[in-house]
Amino acid sequence: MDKFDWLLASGDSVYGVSGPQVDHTLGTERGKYMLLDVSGGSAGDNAQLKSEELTYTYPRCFGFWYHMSGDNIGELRVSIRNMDTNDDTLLWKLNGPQTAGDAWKEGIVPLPEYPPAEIGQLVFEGIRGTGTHGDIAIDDTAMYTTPCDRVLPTEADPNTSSGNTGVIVGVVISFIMAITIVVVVIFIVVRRDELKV
Ligand SMILES: [Ca+2]
Repeated sequence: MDKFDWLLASGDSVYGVSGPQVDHTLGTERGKYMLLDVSGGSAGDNAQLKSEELTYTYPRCFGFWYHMSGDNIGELRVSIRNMDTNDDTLLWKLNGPQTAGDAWKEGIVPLPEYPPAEIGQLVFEGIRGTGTHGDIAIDDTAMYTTPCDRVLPTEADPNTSSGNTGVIVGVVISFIMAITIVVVVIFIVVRRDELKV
């Protein structure tokens, strides 16, 4: 194992300095969780944690609990890998400290609509921040058969920024159309005045 990886940990892990004190499932020091140990490695290093290959039909929703506490938290990403093409689609992303103190938060990821029986693999990717106070932990991953319609927390939606771009484009187009209408109206008014003369 390299010095920077996901580890099965429990309690106040001997590996990390800013990881959880207790797991999410049991809330005890005996409960297990997965820990991205950043005591080794350097800023920007990444480590992946992959699920079993999963075959699924729709709808499906993926949930998990994360712990991202500490001044040097890097980034946590969740992607789905299409096993036929080996392409990853980014579904969820957060960077920087997310949980104050020793708190776990829930992440929700609607899964994209691949054809039925397509084989996929969920991939957690941790990216190391600039220091050792940046341990990221994951617990209680679950696949729900009930649909979910949006990413939670909403700021973890990788498409949020493109959504804003869409709004900006819409505003700009509306503005251009408004100017065009004003120019056309002025033109018509001017022409009418010319005709009167
Ligand atoms: Ca647990």
